[in-house]
This record gives sequence, C-alpha cells and structure tokens, in this order.
Amino acid sequence: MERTLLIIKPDAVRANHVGDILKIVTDNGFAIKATRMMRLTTDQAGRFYAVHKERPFYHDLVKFMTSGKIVPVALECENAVAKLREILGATDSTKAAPGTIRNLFGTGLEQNASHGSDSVENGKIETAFFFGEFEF
Ligand code: FUP
Repeated sequence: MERTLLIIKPDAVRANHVGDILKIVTDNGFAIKATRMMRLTTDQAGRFYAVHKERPFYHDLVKFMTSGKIVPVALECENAVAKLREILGATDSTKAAPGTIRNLFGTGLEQNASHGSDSVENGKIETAFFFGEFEF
C-alpha cells in the first residue's frame, strides 16, 4: 500500500478546516494511518523544505509554515501520492480546479491550505519526518 504525507497548513488550521479536509480525504478512499497537531520550529520547517533553500520564496514559506499549528497526516491507499495531489489541486489555490482542497480552502500560492508529497520516495521520507514506525 502506498504512503503519502498530507499537511494541513496553518491557514487552514486557523480557519478551522481540519475536519472538512480530513472528510474529503477519507471520502476519497484514503486511510488515515497517523496524525497529530503541532507547531513546527523554524529549524524543522527549514529542514522539511530544504529542497527549496535557494528559492526566493523559501524564507517566507518557512515563516508561514511556522506561523501557527499544522496537522501532518500519514495517508495510505493505492496510488496515494498521485491521488492526493489530484484532490489537492494546483499549487496556486487561485488556479486549482473547482472542488479541490486548495480551491475550497486555500487563498493563494503560499497560503494554499495543504501539502502533498510529490513522489513515492518523498511519501516515505516525509511521513518518516513526522511519524515513527511505532505510530503506524
Ligand atoms: P507543491 O509540490 O504543490 O507543494 O509545490 P512546490 O513544491 O512547487 O512548492 C512548495 C511550496 O512553496 C508550496 F506550498 C507553495 C510555495 N511556493 C511559494 O510560496 N511561492 C512560490 O513562488 C512557489 C511555491
């Protein structure tokens, strides 16, 4: 069974959309394997987004991701990585297809309500970033 990481970002947690987003995810056939609510430190957010370190938006992204609590969620289903990205919609919420999570709950490119792993390998790495094997 493929594993992927969903993060409900600070904008969506602040707006009280955690329940709405989890319902969409489970209605689409995903099993929730592990979750928690937490606030990332600057160091943790910087490490999570290390691949974007040289990009101009990195500093603001880390600031946003540490601006409030997040809800990381380890999900499993067949084709979990591609399927989650499909129901999240385009990275820029203003361009996300109607009915997708970013369309419904995001407001922009940075404040896009959610993160989904972008490859099967990153699905494994990112779920392991937040959850130990004993939590599965
Ligand atoms: P995604 O894989 O959909 O999360 O998108 P990217 O890896 O391209 O971007 C990572 C995060 O950086 C996204 F959540 C949005 C944010 N971002 C910006 O804030 N500004 C940009 O110009 C590009 C991306």
